[in-house]
Amino acid sequence: KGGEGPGTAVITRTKPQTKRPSLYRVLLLNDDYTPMEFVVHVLERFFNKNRDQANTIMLHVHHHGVGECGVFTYEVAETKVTQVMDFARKHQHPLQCVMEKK
Ligand code: TYC
Repeated sequence: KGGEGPGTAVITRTKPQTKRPSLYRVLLLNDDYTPMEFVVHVLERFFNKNRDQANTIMLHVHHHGVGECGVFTYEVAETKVTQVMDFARKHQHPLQCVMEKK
């Protein structure tokens, strides 16, 4: 028994109290109808890519079916997905944007 009598002590170990937040990939999915230029614009506007980076990601999605736009915490990833889906719908393109846990 600890903490009683002479010469005893209770040592309490505590875990570090900080937890790194889970990270989520935001992905664009390929389709046959969304114009390439629109996808490039989405990557520039919502994912802060320059034109070269945006073109590379767009072509990767076009050829492989799916590609990563960025990695974010849950709330930021969710916001990006909503913004892209709303923007695509507004312009009547079938572009799909999803998130997945890393
Ligand atoms: N495949 C489309 C086309 O040929 C271009 C495209 C690229 C669409 C990436 C969606 O996420 C996408 N116009």
